[in-house]
Amino acid sequence: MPAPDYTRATFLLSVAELDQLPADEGIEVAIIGRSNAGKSSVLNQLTQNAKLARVSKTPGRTQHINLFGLDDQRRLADLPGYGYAKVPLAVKQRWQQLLSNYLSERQCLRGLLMVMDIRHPLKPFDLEMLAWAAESQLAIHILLNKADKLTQQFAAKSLRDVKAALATTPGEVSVQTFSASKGSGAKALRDKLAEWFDICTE
Ligand SMILES: Nc1nc2c(ncn2[C@@H]2O[C@H](COP(=O)(O)OP(=O)(O)OP(=O)(O)O)[C@@H](O)[C@H]2O)c(=O)[nH]1
Ligand SMILES: [Mg+2]
Repeated sequence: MPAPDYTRATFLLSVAELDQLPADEGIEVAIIGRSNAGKSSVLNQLTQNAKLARVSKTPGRTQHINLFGLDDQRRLADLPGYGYAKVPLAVKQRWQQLLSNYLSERQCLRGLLMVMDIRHPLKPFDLEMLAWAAESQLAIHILLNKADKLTQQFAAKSLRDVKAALATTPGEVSVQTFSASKGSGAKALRDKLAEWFDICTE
């Protein structure tokens, strides 16, 4: 299958219940991570479309699963952020339930792009998610985002530290630095997605 033209990604729908999702077929890659880590910004960087996913300075903005179509077989899912405490408990519980149901039930889910703020990686929720993904045999690719906030030297150190911390983690885990603002790391991200979207590069 040829690589999708990410710039042609279109918003499909926003769901608050799993049964509103499109048919569970083709390949889906979900973007996951703590609130405010930059999930929506990563999606916009990948698609070169600043207006595609809503970016917000207010954490906890994405409370639904927002689906974006690349072609009729491949989709990206922008998931609600986890770990943000300042929303009413009932709202938080509802969206964490949605998240966990999606992750455990969605058969077409091929991998998780886990976005972390490079200055605050591997928080407790991230570690829980990593452990869960390993148990579920789901691949994870970590983006240490907002690398533009650090000097190259500190960004490289953070990458080394995270790799070292993950050395004994079971499962398929890879990690890279990224900047949704500057676009650094975009090639490595595309290469990983090509693998997941089953793209023949010959
Ligand atoms: N400097 C810098 N800022 C970034 C980067 N990526 C995202 N941001 C900023 O971080 C804030 C949060 O970005 P979002 O993309 O909305 O984060 P999110 O993870 O989707 O947040 P929720 O939907 O609330 O879970 C915004 O102010 C972005 O402009 C980056 O690579 N560099
Ligand atoms: Mg978002």
